[in-house]
Amino acid sequence: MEKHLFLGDEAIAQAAIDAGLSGVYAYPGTPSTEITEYIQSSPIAKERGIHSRWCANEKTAMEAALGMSYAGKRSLCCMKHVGMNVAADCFMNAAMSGINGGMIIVTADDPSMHSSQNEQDNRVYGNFAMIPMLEPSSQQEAYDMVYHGFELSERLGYPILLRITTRMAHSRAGVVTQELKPQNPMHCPEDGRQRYILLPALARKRYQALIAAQPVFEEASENSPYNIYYDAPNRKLGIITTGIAFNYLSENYPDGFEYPVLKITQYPVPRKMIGRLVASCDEILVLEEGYPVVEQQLKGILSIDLTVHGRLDGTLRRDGELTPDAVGKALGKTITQYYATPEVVEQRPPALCQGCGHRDMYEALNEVLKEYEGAKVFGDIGCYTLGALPPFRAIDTCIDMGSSITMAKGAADAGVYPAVSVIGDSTFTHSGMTGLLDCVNENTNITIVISDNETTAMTGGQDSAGTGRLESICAGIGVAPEHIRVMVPLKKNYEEMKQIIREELEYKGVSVLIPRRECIQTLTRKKRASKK
Ligand SMILES: Cc1ncc(C[n+]2csc(CCOP(=O)(O)OP(=O)(O)O)c2C)c(N)n1
Repeated sequence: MEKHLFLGDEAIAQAAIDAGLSGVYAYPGTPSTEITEYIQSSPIAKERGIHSRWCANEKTAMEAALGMSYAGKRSLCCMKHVGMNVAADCFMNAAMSGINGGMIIVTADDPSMHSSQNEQDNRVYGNFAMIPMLEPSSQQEAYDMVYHGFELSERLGYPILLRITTRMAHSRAGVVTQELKPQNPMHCPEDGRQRYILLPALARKRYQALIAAQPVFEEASENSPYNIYYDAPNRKLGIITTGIAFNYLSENYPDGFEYPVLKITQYPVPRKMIGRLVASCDEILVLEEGYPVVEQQLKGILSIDLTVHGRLDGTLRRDGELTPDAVGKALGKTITQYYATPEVVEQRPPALCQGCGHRDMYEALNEVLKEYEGAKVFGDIGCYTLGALPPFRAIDTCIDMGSSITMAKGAADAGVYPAVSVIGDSTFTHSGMTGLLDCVNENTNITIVISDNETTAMTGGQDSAGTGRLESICAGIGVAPEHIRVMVPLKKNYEEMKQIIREELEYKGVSVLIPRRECIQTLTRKKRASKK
């Protein structure tokens, strides 16, 4: 046993290694990225041959993790919350097949949208798939849940969804680690074909098995060491906390709780424990980070004889992160601004780095598009999304990864001209490639800019799956080679760039422009490292 100061993400990573992990499969996304990065840089992981290369997207990651589990080994799959939308097809069906080697899926949700387009609460996905979920209230619990979670997954026969939120992922606490376990030997399931071939006749049986497993999951929650009832004398109120909310409540009661508290960090919700709290308290306050998932379950449709306070009645804000202050206010405490962030620097909007190739791409594109009335630029997700802000104001949309190409296609189908898509190299291989095939199949009149900085810059510079292969991928999908145009986005090349952009806007079909220059951040880092 050793004590470390770990980020929540690092606690998860170390716990997985210690628990005998054989592979982590992930696509970067804040606030989940550090889990995989930790495993990538762990000497023990290297020594043990633990797979840790980045995947092309969250769906390929989850499928590979399921494949490793099929082969009997323990696998971890990590993503940010919106990644779950990409992986959802595999996720829902992994709940049907079940697992062989223990499998933990980490979703790092981002309430308050610090770096995301929405604040979806993926506990809804866990309930949707009807599988057990864990939601740690502290970094130590995150470690323990993952360390023992693979066993739980193997005992129950299903993947476990571990849900964390930004503050859990990115804040540090002391964590006591356990001994290193051996990896599972490879062993494929004997009843594999009955479970993993989801043809209707077999899938119906699997669904019945999943339904039959629900009381078992509930029993596991009732007996979970993580779900704890804390009694207290004042029964006017009973408090239910989920995940990190327990931490915030504890900060408001440094000397012990005033009201009975039920800490829920394993799901499905422990009904009997909730029944006990409801029976002994006049009113209930539900504190949870994200959607009012438990609150809604408690209220049901009829809300019979039960007063429940939380996000639905305005006791807490319906949106945004939970904070210790928000919890204090909900309890009627006077807040002394103790948790206010000091105003050290003036707030300023994010901007593309000086020297970034995306800047030069937008300069040239904007210049040319001035010549076309009615041009629309469909943006995507990455550093280049900052092209939405001044001075560029260059994009009209940004919805989800990969959508720039397909939205531009739909708009082109509707008559928009020029319909331009701007997408990054990593986003292109994540989910832009399939949309490009749709365009090729219909010879859509579209101009696609793959702004290639040869990395996944937005999330810190992870390897990008298509580096060195973008032209051949586009040609392989069917784009005419003469309409795949590579350029170097630099001021000195503006005239040439503008000329190429003009030519391809005029071409009535699919063109791909690839402005390519390495990300200034990764380049600087490499130069610094080579000097050492
Ligand atoms: C489904 C999904 N997964 C992950 C992310 C996190 N994320 C945002 S942009 C991005 C990749 C950006 O890389 P790239 O397209 O190469 O553009 P760059 O930032 O390098 O300019 C990632 C991984 C996300 N927003 N959505």
